[in-house]
Amino acid sequence: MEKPRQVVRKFLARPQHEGVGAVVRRSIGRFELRYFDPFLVLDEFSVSAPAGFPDHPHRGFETVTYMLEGAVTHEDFEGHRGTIKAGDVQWMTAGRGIVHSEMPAGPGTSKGLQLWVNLSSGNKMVEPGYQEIQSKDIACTSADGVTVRVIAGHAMGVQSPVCTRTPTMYLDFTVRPRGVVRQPVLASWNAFAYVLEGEGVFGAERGAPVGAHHLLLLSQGDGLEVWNKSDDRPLRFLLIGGEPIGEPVAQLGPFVMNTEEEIDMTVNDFERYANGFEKARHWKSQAMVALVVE
Ligand code: FJE
Ligand code: FE
Repeated sequence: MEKPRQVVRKFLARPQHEGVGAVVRRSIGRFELRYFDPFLVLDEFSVSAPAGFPDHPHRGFETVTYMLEGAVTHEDFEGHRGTIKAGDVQWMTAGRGIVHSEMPAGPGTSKGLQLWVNLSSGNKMVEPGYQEIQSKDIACTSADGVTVRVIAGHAMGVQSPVCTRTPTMYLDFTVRPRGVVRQPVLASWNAFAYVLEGEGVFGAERGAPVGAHHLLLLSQGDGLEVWNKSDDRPLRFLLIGGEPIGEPVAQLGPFVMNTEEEIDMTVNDFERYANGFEKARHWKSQAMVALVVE
């Protein structure tokens, strides 16, 4: 590594209400950090029934849901339905349009992360699609006290099967006490770290340790060094990077396009059930039907 990345800004993601009765810790996508090209939103969510994210649309980007605890059932207007559990990932391309619900499944609290990855203008109107990887199929490897789960991209000699339209790396590291990570990251990409458990020293060995729910924006460089200086606690963090798209962003809630005109067209398409939203006309999720009956 010639030029390790340094921490340029640190954000503590505090809980806020989203969806219906759900709580998210939003780091990217809040006022002080509107957009970190190509990333639109990073939410660490915590939700238990009857709260959730009932029927809502998306257009123009991808949502990546990575479960930490419990489970989430999703259903969409094409009839696609499934449940992702702790350790599973769903990489959903909303493309030209999806309407779906995302609701906690089973007792207890469901926790995880949802990342919104922008799509370039040429990909915003692609066919919607899903890639779902179960925990047991996620590429994982360990060496020298470091374990990495490779959600997207490659690390420590293993490669994720996920195809990302916007080139993205998404790594989940666990570092034993006194361990150190040295991970290359392409120099032209934007990258950040998000701490899940324990405390880590990021970028420069003399820095102050950073704990859970903090997002660290990284400077340009060709990799990242992270130290777990604790004697007894493991460190768990995500390292996420992506190739910047470099296009204008026009956003209205769950619709992300390049211009205000395209946003107006999208609202029109959604209201008129057109150009990808046809199936929204007669669809309601099972979760919504159940709520109305009760
Ligand atoms: C959304 C408000 C929302 N973070 N994390 C407005 F809450 C949502 C939304 C989510 C979401 C869903 C899950 Cl499973 C996890 C989330 C926001 O669904 F899309 C808009 N527009
Ligand atoms: Fe959604």
